[in-house]
Amino acid sequence: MALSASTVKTTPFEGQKPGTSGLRKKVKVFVEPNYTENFIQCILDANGSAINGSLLVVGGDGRYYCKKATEIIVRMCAANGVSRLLVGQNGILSTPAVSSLIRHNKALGGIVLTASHNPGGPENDFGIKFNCENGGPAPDAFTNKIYDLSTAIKEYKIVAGLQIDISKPGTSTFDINGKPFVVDVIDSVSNYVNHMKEIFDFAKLRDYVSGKSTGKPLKMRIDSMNGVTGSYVREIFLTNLGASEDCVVHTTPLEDFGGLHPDPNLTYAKDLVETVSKGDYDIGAAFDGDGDRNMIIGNKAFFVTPSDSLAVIAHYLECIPYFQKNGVQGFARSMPTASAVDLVGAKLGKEVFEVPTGWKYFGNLMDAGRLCLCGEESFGTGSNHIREKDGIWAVLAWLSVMQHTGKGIEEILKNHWSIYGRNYFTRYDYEECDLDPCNQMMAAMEKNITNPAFAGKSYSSGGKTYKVKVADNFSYTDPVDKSVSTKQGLRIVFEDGSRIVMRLSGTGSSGATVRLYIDSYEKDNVLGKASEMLKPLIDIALEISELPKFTGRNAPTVIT
Ligand code: G16
Repeated sequence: MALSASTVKTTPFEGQKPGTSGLRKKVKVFVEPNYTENFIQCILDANGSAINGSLLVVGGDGRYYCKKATEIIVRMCAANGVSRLLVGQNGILSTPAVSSLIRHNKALGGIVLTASHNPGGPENDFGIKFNCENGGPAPDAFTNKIYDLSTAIKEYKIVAGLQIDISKPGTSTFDINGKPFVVDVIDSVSNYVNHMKEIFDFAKLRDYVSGKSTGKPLKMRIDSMNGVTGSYVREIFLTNLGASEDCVVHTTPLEDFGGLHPDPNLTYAKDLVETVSKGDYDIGAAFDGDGDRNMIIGNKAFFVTPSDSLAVIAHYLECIPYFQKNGVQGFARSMPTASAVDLVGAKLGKEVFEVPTGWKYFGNLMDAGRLCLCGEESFGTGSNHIREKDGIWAVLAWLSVMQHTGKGIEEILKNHWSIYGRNYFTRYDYEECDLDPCNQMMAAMEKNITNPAFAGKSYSSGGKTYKVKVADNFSYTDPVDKSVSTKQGLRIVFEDGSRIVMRLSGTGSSGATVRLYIDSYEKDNVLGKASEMLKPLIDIALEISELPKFTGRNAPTVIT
């Protein structure tokens, strides 16, 4: 069908600045006339001439506005010289699946439609991000370019008459101003499932899950929270690993996640935690809306902190065929993540990197062959098989560790702590605070802790005393391209290695979310109750930051 592109006049919108992982706003902002179109045009333009004749992947977590945005993107790609698009059926692709597809197809990149763990529906959140040819979220230099373009945009290009049915797999070819433009609507699941089969020993896992190798089926409870992972979970855990239907819940991706807040933590995955706490399950797992985050709990809802999850997987990495084949390079974590993996790295003689919050900071190290496993306290775990964190991969890694050791999750953790000691860790979130007082709080705290007189000070609470070793606003120089990222979070490091970290979230869609992270290491006292062990340091953090005074909040909205 022959069609032609047209140019539409527009004017800039304020605030089209991508955050930790893309642009996230309320749906009502994205549906304003030209808002989505402007941002997409800036993404395409930020690629420069490489966009001509390119292949892009498009898909999202199925939340409200995904389908409409996908149609807009198809029409705009057609008008901007893209020659082929791989589009997930019904616009659905998990974030890890997009990353995998970009890499497998050597695409120029992908446009991912998700606000991740933020709630969905007409009154809630939407998001758009660009992933580059390595499959990872665009780095700061690229997102800054998108933002700069968004402040000066005057027009966008679109083939308004292009109609495409994304509900069925198939290939459509269009003639746009005399050039072919191909849209492949693809099955959302198969490429990703095949990728997982290359990484893990599915035959062994099937025998383990079904009970063939142990004499009793593994009792799993996997909660997709009505996010995008539902179809992937069914294909992997039910069809391929032979788990029974009652092992999976909330596996239908819904535009509003059925009212759930698809953030896999102890607060929002309450249903899973309550069910598993009754003692009938060996493992419980949940994912976020777009499938890159995971939470792992053991029998009786024994909670595995994401920092510990990373360290345990690092310790046993070589039980996974992918790492037997490709070797184990370095490990990495984001700065606020507890440093449990550092101890594993030191024991195994591996490089360990500490990067700012944001999965995009792991990409260069992976591309340079220096990093194979990384994670974040924000329930992200993943490896260099793609350039995004990967929730389902993390569960398959845990099943591999369980199968390999023949132990349950609690026993695996206790054994780990007996070898390495334990990093007690918690994160307090204060969501939807007013932005101005939060900025004032961060400025006041930065001034206080970077004053040379601060180092050496002692703070006491609950019978414990902590002496400040160093304090700063974290700054990171990428070891590969030497790019510098400043102001990545306030941190106070005490002489015993314990840390207080405070930063403002870069993924919210309105107001400010304050994140307070507490990391306290114990070599021998490893079986304490985390909330009690961390209480003194939490009180000290609240005292130093004066958080209640600035925010008016006496309690966090989420504790993990
Ligand atoms: C994104 C990033 C993560 C980051 C998380 C939280 O995850 O990819 O690297 O840790 O946000 O960021 P913040 O603390 O700034 O809210 P996701 O799952 O939201 O894409």
